[in-house]
Formats: sequence, C-alpha cells, structure tokens
Amino acid sequence: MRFDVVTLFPEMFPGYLDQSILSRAIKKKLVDVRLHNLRDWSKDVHCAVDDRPFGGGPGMVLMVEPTVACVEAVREMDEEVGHLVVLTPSGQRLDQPLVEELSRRSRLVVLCGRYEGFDQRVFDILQPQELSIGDYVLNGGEVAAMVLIDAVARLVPGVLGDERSSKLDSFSGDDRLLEHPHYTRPRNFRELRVPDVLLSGNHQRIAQWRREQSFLRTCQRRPDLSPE
Ligand code: JAH
Repeated sequence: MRFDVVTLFPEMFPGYLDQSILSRAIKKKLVDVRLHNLRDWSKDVHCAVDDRPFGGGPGMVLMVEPTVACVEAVREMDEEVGHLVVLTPSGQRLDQPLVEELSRRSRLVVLCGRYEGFDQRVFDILQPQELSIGDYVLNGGEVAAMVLIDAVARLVPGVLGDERSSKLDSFSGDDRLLEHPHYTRPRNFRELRVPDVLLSGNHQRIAQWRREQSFLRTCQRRPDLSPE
C-alpha cells in the first residue's frame, strides 16, 4: 500500500516511520510512504503558501493555488491516482470500521493542514474525504496523519507478524468490544494472582472467560460501544 503525504513539515515523519513495525513493513515493500513538501508548489517569489483570511481575523489560511497544484501533481505521480483524505477537526470521526475500509485501498494521498486550515476552495475542487481522529484541535494535520497511517498500515496483509492478532484487537472482530485483560509471568505478583482459568489449559473455558471480560469491560468503560 502506498501513502503520499502532502505537508509543510515533511521532517516530522522520518522519526515515526523508522519505528519497528512500520520500518519492517517499508523494508518488506508492503508499505511505501512518500513525503511531499507543499512549499515546493508555491507560486510566488517568497515561497509563500499561506495568506491572511479575507474578512479579517487571526491566523493564516493555506492558499488554494499551491495546494491544488501540489495534490494534482502528486496524484499524477502514479497511474493509480489514489484516494484523497484531509485531516481536519471538522472531518468524519475515524474509527476501526473506517480504518478497515481505508486499508482496502491501494493508495492514499494524505493532505495535512496547518494554521487555520485550507481555503474552502481546496475542498470544493478536490472533494477529499475529510477525516478527524478526535474532537480536539492539534497544531496541524501531521500527527493525525501519522495516526491514520499507523492504524491503516498495520491492517495491510503481512505487516503484523500474525494476521489473527488484529482480529482480536479492541473495536475489531465480529463484536467490536474492548479487549479482555492480558497476563504473563509471574503467576503471583504482590498477591495479585493470574486468574486460574488462564492456567487451566481448557481453551473453551478460556475463550468463554475472555468473551465475558470483554463484555463487562465494554459495559463499564464504554457504554456507547455496548451491545444493547
Ligand atoms: C489543526 C489543520 N482530529 C484531529 C485534528 C486533525 C487536524 C487538525 N487538528 C486536529 C488541524 C490545525 C490545522 C489541521
């Protein structure tokens, strides 16, 4: 799967891309992330890509000309033009079903804003899918873009060691409940013991216990996700 990121701050990405799971996926050519600096498409002598808002007010707005030129040029860098997404606080809330849907694409072009965001005509012309990772404001779309890439890339076949593991994640699988608790050695730590059922070797009872724990946790912590 290919990601093309359009940003004013491409230098924010390598540190993140070089971390273990993703760098392995990139080495294995399962994932390809290309970075594009929006400033390279500036139309003016000062390399400006932002300007003051019409109507007044604080902050700067990213200009339509360099943004559209950049996204169109980046899309044309491959015969598959890709699916265009923009990270914005006013976008559709990203959740695991949407992540799964995006992971079935072969190419995503991810546009990151800064300052007060893009001129509205960027959205009118490019008609991107507008996505939000949560109801809070960041200083720009880059961190949200990394969240999106992280969540989507791990679902690309071969990126995780064991393909079963993502089906067992919170919000995943048939019921989309929170995950059950996990335990490993030691069996007893400060009088806190690993539940006997997990040491029983009875896989049917273990699966039953885990389903119950998932259900209870979801009811207690996330009633909004609870079945009924
Ligand atoms: C902030 C451009 N949903 C998180 C999110 C995504 C993007 C932005 N903020 C929050 C943002 C400033 C400029 C995008």
